[in-house]
Amino acid sequence: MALELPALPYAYDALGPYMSKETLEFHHDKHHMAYVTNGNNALKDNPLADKSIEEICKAAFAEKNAPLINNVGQHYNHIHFWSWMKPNGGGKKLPGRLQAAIDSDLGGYDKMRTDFIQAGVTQFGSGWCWIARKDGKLTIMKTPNGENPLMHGASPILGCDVWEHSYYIDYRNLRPKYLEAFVDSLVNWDYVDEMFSKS
Ligand code: MN3
Repeated sequence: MALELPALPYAYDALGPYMSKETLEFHHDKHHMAYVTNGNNALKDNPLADKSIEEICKAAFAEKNAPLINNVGQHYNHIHFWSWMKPNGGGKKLPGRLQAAIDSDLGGYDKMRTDFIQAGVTQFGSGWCWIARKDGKLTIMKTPNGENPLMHGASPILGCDVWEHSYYIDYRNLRPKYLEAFVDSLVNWDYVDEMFSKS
């Protein structure tokens, strides 16, 4: 089954002023599209092409298949990234079961916020920071380039793209400001809760 670029789940200008229309046009239409195109090329004549995207991510990492790790990994990451944001998102109003897990596993909302942002700030170069579930417990992670928690034995429930293409138009070099805006004003906690339920 060929990889396909999903439509954004909101209008291009819906996330302003925290993430601009221009950023979303480039990030979704150009960057994500390129991962889809290159991922489909990399899957040509590969038996993994029939597997689920989660299985492709895990197998590609196990096989050290760089074109698949980078492009299918980034396709998976971006599919969820668009849904991990919404207009008027972010902040402390979390679904109860998710809040309880953050309290018990990550030391509460404020510590989770600090540690998640710190993971994104300290990911040297391109990559992602995450809340993931590993061995039944939530944990904060960071990964380089197109990698994701699936490749490291965990299930992502929230991720933030810290590649410069995700923030340079709106925040220039200020990655910490972008991460703060993501957590405080953009996160779709209902979608995080949905991923938590499936993890
Ligand atoms: Mn990106």
